[in-house]
Amino acid sequence: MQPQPPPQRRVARTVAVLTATALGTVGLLTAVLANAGAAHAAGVPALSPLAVPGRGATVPFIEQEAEYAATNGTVIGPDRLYGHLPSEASGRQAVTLSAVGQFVEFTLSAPANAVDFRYSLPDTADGRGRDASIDLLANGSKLKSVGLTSKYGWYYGGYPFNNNPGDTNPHHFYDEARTMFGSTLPAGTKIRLQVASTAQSPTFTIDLADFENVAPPTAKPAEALDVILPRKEGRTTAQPRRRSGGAAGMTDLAVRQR
Ligand SMILES: [Ca+2]
Repeated sequence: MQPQPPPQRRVARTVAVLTATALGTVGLLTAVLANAGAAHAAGVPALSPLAVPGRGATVPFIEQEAEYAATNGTVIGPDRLYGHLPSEASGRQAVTLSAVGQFVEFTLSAPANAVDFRYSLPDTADGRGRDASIDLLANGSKLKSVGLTSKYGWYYGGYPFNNNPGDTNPHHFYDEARTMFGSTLPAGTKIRLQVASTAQSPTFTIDLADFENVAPPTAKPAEALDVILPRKEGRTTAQPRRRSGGAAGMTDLAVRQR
């Protein structure tokens, strides 16, 4: 069996974690394998339904799985057991970084100025969660630290779920962080997520990263009126004001010319 390259698109992520059994017919399986290429890192080669022509949506970003990127961390999975961290990762695999200097490094396959990556931090014992940060480097130079949090990633108990670790059945696990590079980096650039400190979080698990060349903001239409502008950029400011005669606590915006 030829190993499979990482999925290049986030098209129908739920589909990306289907098992070979769920793929159905032998004919379809053969079609997927025929489109398979070579994996280049530690992840276990996995079938990618994205290789099926016509499946999924067209999206503006290119997705790379962490388990197929360069890393000195630990690949986890494949694992499909409920409550296990890799079981909810794309491809049922991810990479856990647990020491300063450990990293996952992606190679841009197209120019990009932004990244959105999927990650998980461990919860705290009381369920309140933790904040941490991870370094973002381009070709070995640090671009910035990216803030992460576990506060929205952990659910417990049975439906409708709660935030009490004592109710066991942890799941969900993952969140996403996005940032821009500050410039458009060419294909071939090495984009690295690297642990700078384990003081705030003992581990950082990276599932995947989406790279995109984001278009600049759309210019405002002719004769558009800015409701809020910093003072140094214009003379129009907005301030909240009590609405006379309205319900208590209601406000509206009063646009004042200075
Ligand atoms: Ca993954």
